[in-house]
Amino acid sequence: MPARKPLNIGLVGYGFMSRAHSNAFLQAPRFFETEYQPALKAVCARNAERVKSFAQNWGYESVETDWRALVNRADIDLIDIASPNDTHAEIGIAAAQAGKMVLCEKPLGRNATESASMVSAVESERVANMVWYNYRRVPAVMLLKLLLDEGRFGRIFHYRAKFLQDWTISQELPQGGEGLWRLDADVAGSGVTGDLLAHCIDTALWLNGPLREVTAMTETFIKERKHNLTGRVEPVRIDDASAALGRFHNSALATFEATRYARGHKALYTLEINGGHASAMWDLHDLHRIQFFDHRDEGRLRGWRSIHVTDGDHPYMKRWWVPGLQIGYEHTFIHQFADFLTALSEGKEAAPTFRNALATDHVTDAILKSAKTGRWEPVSSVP
Ligand code: SOE
Repeated sequence: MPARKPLNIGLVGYGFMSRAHSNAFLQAPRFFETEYQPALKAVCARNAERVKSFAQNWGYESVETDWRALVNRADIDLIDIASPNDTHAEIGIAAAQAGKMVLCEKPLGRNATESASMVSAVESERVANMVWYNYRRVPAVMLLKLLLDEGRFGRIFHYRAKFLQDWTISQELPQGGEGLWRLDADVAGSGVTGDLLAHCIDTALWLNGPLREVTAMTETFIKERKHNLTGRVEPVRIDDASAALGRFHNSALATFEATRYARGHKALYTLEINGGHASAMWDLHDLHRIQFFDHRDEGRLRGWRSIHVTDGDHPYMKRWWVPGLQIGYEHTFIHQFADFLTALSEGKEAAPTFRNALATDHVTDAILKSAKTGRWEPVSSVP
């Protein structure tokens, strides 16, 4: 094997997403052919003890407790931002200005204004960039994309997606601080609209093109929670549930729903597309399958097919075990990082770029606006 070029990574954050990303940095070059060898140079977080233990566990060579020091290190090529949403813009812009490639956890910014400033930074500095909307890289979802691009569905009439969870139902759950910053509007930007619906929208825009307009409702079921940082009971300013209707530019109708109040559902991301010739459904709890119906099949045999997306001719699968054996959630990050490395070698962009993620933020902003105005709101387009 020819010597690989080193790609020195500096990671910001040590939570759940930092583990998913670090695993991808380690595994992508083991399972995919790549010109680059990622080197886990440094991880940065404020708590010195905990960041040291994270570094030891994942094999990072060094630690920093100030992200500015990390971003300015000459031995780092790429900054990966896996810290809470309110840190994305400042770190991302500084990293781009320091000439680093920038990867960022979703959503890109807390709103489209923040995201737009991040897009300007990476584009004016001409640095490679990508946002971790990982569900595009589920092999079954990628297969759906390939089938759509082949025109097998005909004209698309409907796109519907849901992301349902139930982990915030208890009134006793506090807001804010580590692990619970998703409930703090100042840190997260929004509630389920930016956290969960954003996944549905990223996939929808990628599969079915841009949205023209949306109308939406949101609800905050639990109005006050103790704040972990102040110790006081404070108003909850995030949306607990969000539901939207939309129209795509291709005239298809969209329905989207996200909630953390669907008792029994832990991470039920489902999507369905109905076209003139064919329909397909996908479900994160059964992530290696798509259900596919083709009206052009011979009448006597026409019906829903359940395709087990584990064969060598399915997207990404020939890199893994043998046909029929399944992979899971963590592989979506490995695939996304492997695609990033391939794009880097080929001098191409790896999607979703910051610009692609800005398009998602314009949709979530329009949804949050519509929930306030009670009107249909146009979605700003992103060239
Ligand atoms: C929230 O619970 C969360 O972890 C999201 O932040 C992720 O983006 C989603 O993939 C799973 O749920």
